[in-house]
Amino acid sequence: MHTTSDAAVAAVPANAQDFLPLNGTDYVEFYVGNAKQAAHYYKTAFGFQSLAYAGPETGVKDRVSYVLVQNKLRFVLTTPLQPDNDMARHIQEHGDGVKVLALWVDDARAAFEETVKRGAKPYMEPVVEEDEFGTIVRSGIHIYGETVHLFIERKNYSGPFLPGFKAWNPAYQPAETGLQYVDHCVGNVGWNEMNTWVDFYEQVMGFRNLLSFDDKDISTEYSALMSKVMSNGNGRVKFPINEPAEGKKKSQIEEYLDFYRGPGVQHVAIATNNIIHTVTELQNRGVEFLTVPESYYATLLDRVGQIDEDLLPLKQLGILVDRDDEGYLLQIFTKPVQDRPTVFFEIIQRKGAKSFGKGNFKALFESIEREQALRGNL
Ligand code: TYF
Ligand code: FE
Repeated sequence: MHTTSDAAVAAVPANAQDFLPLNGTDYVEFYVGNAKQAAHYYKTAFGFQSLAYAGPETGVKDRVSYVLVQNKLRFVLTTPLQPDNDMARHIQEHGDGVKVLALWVDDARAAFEETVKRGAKPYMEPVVEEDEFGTIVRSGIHIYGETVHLFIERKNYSGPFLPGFKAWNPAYQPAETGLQYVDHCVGNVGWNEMNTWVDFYEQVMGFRNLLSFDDKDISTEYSALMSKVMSNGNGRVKFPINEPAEGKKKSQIEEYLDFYRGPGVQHVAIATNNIIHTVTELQNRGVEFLTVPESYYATLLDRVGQIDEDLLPLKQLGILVDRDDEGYLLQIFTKPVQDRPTVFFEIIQRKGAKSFGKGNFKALFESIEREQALRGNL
């Protein structure tokens, strides 16, 4: 079924109860080969602060997890301590990557029941965990590839993160870079699988299709992909789903699928209130970004009209701008943050626009293709 956003909206009566109310993203958990060094990277380069720690010292024997925070953003970096477990196998298969997109709910039991009833594959039956700070309920379901959603209920909890974690307050706390919260998380899925996952988010999670991009929206010489943006009822959680499309050469999505060895999270988009400040800080700390040709800026204001920012810093930093009928947005994309060309980050500042930078696709994808060609994967 080809779902248009109109059809999806029409399918949900205006007074229908949201069966999966979400307060937002709770955290993003990465399985990595060396969590100690990854935590240092995200603190030093991205300006995260240390929040919590779990490991042998806190009674967790099979792994170490570092929890980092920056404003409303929480990242968890987890590494296994033995080779013969699912985390180690996950890392061997996929490299460093996103395992968990955790969603903040008021009722983790209901979230599990409602989604499993509608066809979700269970990952974690609801579990209640307690410590001196109160009670947490967690549950989880499988999504694309080996990625999972955990539902986190923390309304009766006041601890630093979750039971099993202790507060982590090292002296080293680099200054933040202005990253605020998760704007959206994009999944790459296999050939002809996009609509399966669109249907999953509609039927199992109660999301709706906000926007769709087909291969005609993306007219580089080579690249082809299709994308549909899924949003929950209150718009706080957005999951675009990409699939590769047939083009002259290998789609960037195919390159991801080859190296991640299957579907997974392609990018996490992080909001800032001042993209010029944030990207200046990130570049000074060594974060590498995709670049666009100078010519992108020669005609930028003709394309997007008047904007608050000066053109010069946008051009110096390589920040892209796009407009929709509600406003504009500024965005930039990092290079992949591990050696496999898989996960990367987007930094985004929205000034009214609720869209996803369709006007930047050509310049952005040509930039990705230049990198793909350098890797010999185009
Ligand atoms: O999340 C999005 O849909 C936009 C556009 O490789 C996009 O950020 C799509 C594919 C991609 C990079 C950005
Ligand atoms: Fe994005």
